[in-house]
Amino acid sequence: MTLKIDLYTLGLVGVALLFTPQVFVYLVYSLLVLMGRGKSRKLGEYALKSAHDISFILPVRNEPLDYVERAIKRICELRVPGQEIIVVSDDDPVMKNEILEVVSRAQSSGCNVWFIWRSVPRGARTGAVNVGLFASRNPYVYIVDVDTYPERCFIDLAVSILESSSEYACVVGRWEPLNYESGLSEALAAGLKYMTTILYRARSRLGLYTYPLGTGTLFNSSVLKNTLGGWDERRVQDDMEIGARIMHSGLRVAYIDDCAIYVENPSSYRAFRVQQYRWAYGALDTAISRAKQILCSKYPLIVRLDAFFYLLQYTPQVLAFIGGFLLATVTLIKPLDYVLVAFPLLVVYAGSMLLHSLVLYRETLSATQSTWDAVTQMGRLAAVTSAISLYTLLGTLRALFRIKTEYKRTPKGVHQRLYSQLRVPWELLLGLVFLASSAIAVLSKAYITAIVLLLHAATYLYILARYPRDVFYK
Ligand SMILES: Nc1nc2c(ncn2[C@@H]2O[C@H](COP(=O)(O)OP(=O)(O)O)[C@@H](O)[C@H]2O)c(=O)[nH]1
Ligand SMILES: [Mg+2]
Repeated sequence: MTLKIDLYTLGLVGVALLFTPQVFVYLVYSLLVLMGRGKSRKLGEYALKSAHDISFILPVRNEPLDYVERAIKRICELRVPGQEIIVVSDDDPVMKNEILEVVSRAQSSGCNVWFIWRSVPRGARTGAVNVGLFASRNPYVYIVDVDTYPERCFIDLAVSILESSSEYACVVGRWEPLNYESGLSEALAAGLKYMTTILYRARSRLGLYTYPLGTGTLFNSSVLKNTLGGWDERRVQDDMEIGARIMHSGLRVAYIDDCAIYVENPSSYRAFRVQQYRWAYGALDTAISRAKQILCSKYPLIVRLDAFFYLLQYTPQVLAFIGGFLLATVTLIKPLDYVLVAFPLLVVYAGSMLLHSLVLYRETLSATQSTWDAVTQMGRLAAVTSAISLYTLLGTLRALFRIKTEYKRTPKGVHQRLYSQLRVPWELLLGLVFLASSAIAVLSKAYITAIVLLLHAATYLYILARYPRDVFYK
């Protein structure tokens, strides 16, 4: 009897976890998009000057050589007076020599680029960025990823803002997708635009705190070196971490929506998985380790709370995954229409999802050719984001239990197409669990629960059908 009650309760807990956090996210996101509409701050409000004296730091490890070459070239072409580029590589000696050749070629074409090679990669990416920072000589510092570059207008405006007031530690630009070569990168591009609208444009218009971006931020060098003492080498998500300490120092971060920072999206499911695992770990790790700095800063209470909850942005997705999995497991043991029992919650969920879908659709449509494109991209985006929940859960758990995680790079270019080691095909296994529980639910006439579970199964089986190699290989 007790066991029965427990399972029943567990089934309902599963439903609650599956729907409630999602309802919250749908409503908050829709609200942010709707409230964040309207005109942004005009460029003319700042006395626009020409950028000058920027140190660009380019950390690299085991990246395709063409990416390194292209990144250097793009920065050289900005032709900022007084600029320097510092490449900090943690590569093996063979790769090091190849990069050195690329650097020499750029130098001989008149580009002011330097090369630092670390034989001991202490602090991984964050360590490399610190080495670049303390070797740099300019008053402004910009960290460039190998797969991103800023629009000229961004650095002009950012320098103008930093020169206009010493209360700014840095200026953040708007992330803009760079690549559309696969169906997945198209969908992730739509997702990136949408998330930028919510997390940056809307939040900054509402006067909330905007975190620096790992790449896409121009820093005041002396604030970085003297006030903050560089990046924290124990943290994987260096941008969120430094953002928390900037808050604590009482300095401000400016966000400009008018100019783009082009960033490459993962174009394979595997690369997306790797990236999101790290981001989920890093966000929660920062929330735990820097809660005090954020919550005890001098910003207004609402801004502090928002900045803290911002770092918990992966939690709803993780809870929904746990809820869905719990529902499937309980249904396999004791099939009942749990979702039907919580019918009012389902109605609220469906309503908020519809609202959010309409908002997302409007945003997506503005960036695509047709209704069909927009709907396809929304579907694909929903599938991949939901399928990687297992990884955001793992990242979250590691951060929660304070298990150290190393910085695993997002595979790019040719590295995205190298398949060697087999892995446990988790997506296949999850698809089968959801399919079996859905079938059991149908047999027990628990139709609503069956539909919910079938949708979960469809997500994982879609991933399997679309990206089979990414499912079977590491
Ligand atoms: N020097 C150095 N650079 C690194 C290391 N790990 C990552 N990077 C560089 O940091 C940048 C960002 O990494 P990436 O994997 O693209 O992260 P994402 O942009 O968050 O997906 C790239 O230019 C990488 O080559 C490292 O251990 N050492
Ligand atoms: Mg990158």
